Amino acid sequence: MSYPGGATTSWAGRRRIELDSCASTNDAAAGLARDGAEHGTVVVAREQTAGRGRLGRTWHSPAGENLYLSLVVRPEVPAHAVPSITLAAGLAVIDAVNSAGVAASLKWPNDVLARGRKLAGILTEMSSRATSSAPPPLAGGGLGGGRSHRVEHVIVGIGVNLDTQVFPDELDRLATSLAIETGGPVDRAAFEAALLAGLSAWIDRWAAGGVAAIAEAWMDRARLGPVKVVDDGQVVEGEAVGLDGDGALIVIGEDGARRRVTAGDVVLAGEGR
Ligand code: BT5
Repeated sequence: MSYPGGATTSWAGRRRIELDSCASTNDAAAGLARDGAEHGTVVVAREQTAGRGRLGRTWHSPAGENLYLSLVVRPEVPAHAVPSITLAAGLAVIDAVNSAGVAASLKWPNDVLARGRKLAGILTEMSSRATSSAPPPLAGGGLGGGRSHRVEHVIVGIGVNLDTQVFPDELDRLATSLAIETGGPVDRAAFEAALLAGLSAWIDRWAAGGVAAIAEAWMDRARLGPVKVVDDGQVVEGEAVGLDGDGALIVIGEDGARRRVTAGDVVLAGEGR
């Protein structure tokens, strides 16, 4: 596998903690990060009893079947730039999935799909702290922009369905696994090694050059085109055409207006939900 950025030292997974069971590897990794765990620490669990998606959703995490992995990252970027790390992680998942012989595509912001079904999901969480040089809230353009916050750590949580053959009813038509896609056994160690190498390379590229450095690769592998964006009860229909400089999805609405989507769920044309 080669990356446009050239050879990169693989740092993701230089410390690896394997748990039999935990509530969520993101929580376990965040706990370690708060205690000082170094950049590149990885937590992998055989089972999660409270695996999480975004917005409090559940991530189906049966024991022994799939990959539940969280990576501690300490990037030298401002807090407001962190969410787009999810796009870099998606590229790493795609590469690992491809190296297992399965074609897949990305759906903004955090889904990896095979034959239109969800094969993997990414949950990025951050801890940041206001810096002493932070401007007073009124001068800073309000709270929540995060521009004056220093990143303490970022947890990139990745769930990949490896061996699941039968999903619960509610996921039956939405989800798939590598085993279902290949019809054969999955080499778990090789998959994890490929994923960690990809995370090292793509996150380095993102940290050095921002979204601009990964946007073309991301768009090459993404499902764009007709979409419905659902955010907080609001629905926008249009054509997803690419990424903005900060990683927002650009959607041209039916009225011709260009919109930046920074949150919410994207439903692709023909997707079964
Ligand atoms: C995600 O959320 O896709 C992020 C999933 C991240 C999971 C990893 S596992 C390691 C780490 N530790 C954690 O606790 N989490 C991370 P979201 O976009 O909100 O999608 C959630 C939705 O995906 C659910 O509401 C279901 O519809 C669907 N889903 C749940 N479990 C699934 C599975 N195993 N495979 C495919 N789809 C699933």
